[in-house]
Amino acid sequence: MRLTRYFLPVLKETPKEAEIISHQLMLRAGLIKQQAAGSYSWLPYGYRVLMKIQRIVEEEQNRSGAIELLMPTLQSADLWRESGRYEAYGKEMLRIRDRHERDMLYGPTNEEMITDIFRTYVKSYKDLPLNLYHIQWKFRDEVRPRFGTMRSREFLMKDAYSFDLDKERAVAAYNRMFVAYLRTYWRMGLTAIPMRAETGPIGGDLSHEFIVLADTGESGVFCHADMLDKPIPSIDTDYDGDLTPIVKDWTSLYAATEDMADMAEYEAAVPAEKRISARGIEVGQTFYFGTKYSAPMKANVAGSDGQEVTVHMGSYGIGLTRIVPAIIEASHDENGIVWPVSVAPFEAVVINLKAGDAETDAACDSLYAEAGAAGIDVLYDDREVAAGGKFATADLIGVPYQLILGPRGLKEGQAEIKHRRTGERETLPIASAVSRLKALIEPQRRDKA
Ligand code: 5CA
Repeated sequence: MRLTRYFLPVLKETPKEAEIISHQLMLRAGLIKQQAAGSYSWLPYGYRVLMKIQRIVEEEQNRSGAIELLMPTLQSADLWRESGRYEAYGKEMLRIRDRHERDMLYGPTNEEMITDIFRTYVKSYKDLPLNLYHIQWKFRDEVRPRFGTMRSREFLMKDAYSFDLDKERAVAAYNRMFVAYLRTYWRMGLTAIPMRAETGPIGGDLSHEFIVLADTGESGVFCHADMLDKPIPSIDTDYDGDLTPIVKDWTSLYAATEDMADMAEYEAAVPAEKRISARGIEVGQTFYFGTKYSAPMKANVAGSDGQEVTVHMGSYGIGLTRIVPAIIEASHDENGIVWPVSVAPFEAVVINLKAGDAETDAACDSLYAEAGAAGIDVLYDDREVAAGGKFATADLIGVPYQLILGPRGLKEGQAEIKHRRTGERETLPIASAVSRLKALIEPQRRDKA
């Protein structure tokens, strides 16, 4: 992408309304624009990150055996009356009436609708297990939308729903999602720790919140320090096998949210030097809630003995539009964002130090073309502006590698690569610059390991 043809509205000043660094940087680097309280447009640069995150979520959901579909944002109130949640949900639910005076709502979550789909088609134990998910906008009329897309009213969520014959199999489905979540966040460059959590309006008695530690986080958490550097289950995980040992290993160390934490238990379980009492951002939550929806909504199947069985369910959410600020909170410096390669909107930026000069243009144009042909997501700063401005923009928007070339380098046959994260610079022959970039980038894509 040539910057002269792109749409990247970068701001010089830090907007006053933004209290936390991720919100400030998302506005300054042209990722989002506020449209109303808790409602944001995703500008092209922000949308690229969001789509990279979405792709990782989809790959890991699919790998674990979940199947993608798409349900509408507007739902009929009647479905929610069946489960009893229409009245119970309260003011967070945006209620709408259509021209026929029918009660509708903008979905805050989809347990009812997916249970309705399930009961329409699935009649036999032979069709289980089943896990269906979608990635769709949700609306919750939050009392205090704040921190940009961290806590918004309209937000993009992945929500998966599992259906099983009994509790034991439902817990196996829960474990599959648990492992898929560990992999998903790791691939995005995040350290997300599963913590025992309250179930709130979703219900049930088994739940984990996946939490990224950050001072600006809204959740209080208590955990064992060793949770921070546990190795992630490999891509070869056999999702049809028994995942209990992996989940047991992860849940054997103490980790709980403020609401769930018992201080005496915490202090007994974690030696003083390993205690972490911190704040964190909830980037996902998993629930097992048995027959809470399937019983009132009559989601039954015929068991192997012909008897009707009410299915056991779980639901599993990931907040995609919250993950973007969570990554920025975890990965930035005084000059701007530092994207992990796996989610970076562009993996590299070619910086032409003298755009308008025919020879430099020709050399930079060909580096840009070569990088694109090598499969690198590359941005090209071909603007006719001073070098200082280009460096500042590249740092602010957080592209992991800068490939810098000007007339002097061209004369010497040398280009420069700057590593955004470390500030390290390497000078190398122009002819080998792209293969070096590729060698730096590929291992960090985290699409294989
Ligand atoms: N039905 C279940 C799981 S599918 C559910 O709705 N779970 S949830 O309420 O925990 O939401 C799932 C995830 O969505 C949260 O972990 C969080 O990452 C994200 N999320 C929830 N509310 C908001 C919000 N107001 N703004 C941004 N993200 C949110």
